[in-house]
Amino acid sequence: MRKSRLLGLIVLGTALWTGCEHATKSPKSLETPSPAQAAKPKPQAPPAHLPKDAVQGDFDGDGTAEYVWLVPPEVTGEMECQGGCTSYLRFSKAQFPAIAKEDCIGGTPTNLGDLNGDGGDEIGLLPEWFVSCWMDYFVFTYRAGQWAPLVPHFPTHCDQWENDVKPIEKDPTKKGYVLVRYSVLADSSIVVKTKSVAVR
Ligand SMILES: [Ca+2]
Ligand SMILES: [Ca+2]
Repeated sequence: MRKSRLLGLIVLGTALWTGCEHATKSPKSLETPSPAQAAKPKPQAPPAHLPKDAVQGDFDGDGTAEYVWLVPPEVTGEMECQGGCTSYLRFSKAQFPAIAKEDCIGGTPTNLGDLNGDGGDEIGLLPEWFVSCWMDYFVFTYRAGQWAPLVPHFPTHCDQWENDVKPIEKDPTKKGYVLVRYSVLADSSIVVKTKSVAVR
């Protein structure tokens, strides 16, 4: 009888102790969200009337998120599309003009975050094509009602994508610059190079 009571106390004590520890831990983790969480709300799934792969971002920096998605051409044969092999980036915000991308049969836009510090997120696009592992990477920024290249488009190879090399990010050492990672063929091998580029 005594033994089982003692056991019960031990169980109760353990439960209280772990319960307390849990209680002291959880408010702390709530108080200190990561800087990314604090700055931006979590991306929401696109509304039902938009494509499922639509990507959320605040591309004009007005504090309200919108969506971007790619509309590919209808591929009719080897290197052929109905009406030309041009894809369009389209937006949920009516004021945004579509971005036409020639020689592109697919691809998913990426929200790259705000790379030039103007408050709006930049959009990256790796176009898909019928052949070749070499594709230029494009980065668009919204300015005065137009889409403009943030940096000149740069060559990438599928090796760099398979190795998860980040194509572009803010240069932590130089304000107003980004680090661009591009691929080149050097002595019959493909190498990734990095350069710091001024943003517009
Ligand atoms: Ca916006
Ligand atoms: Ca920006």
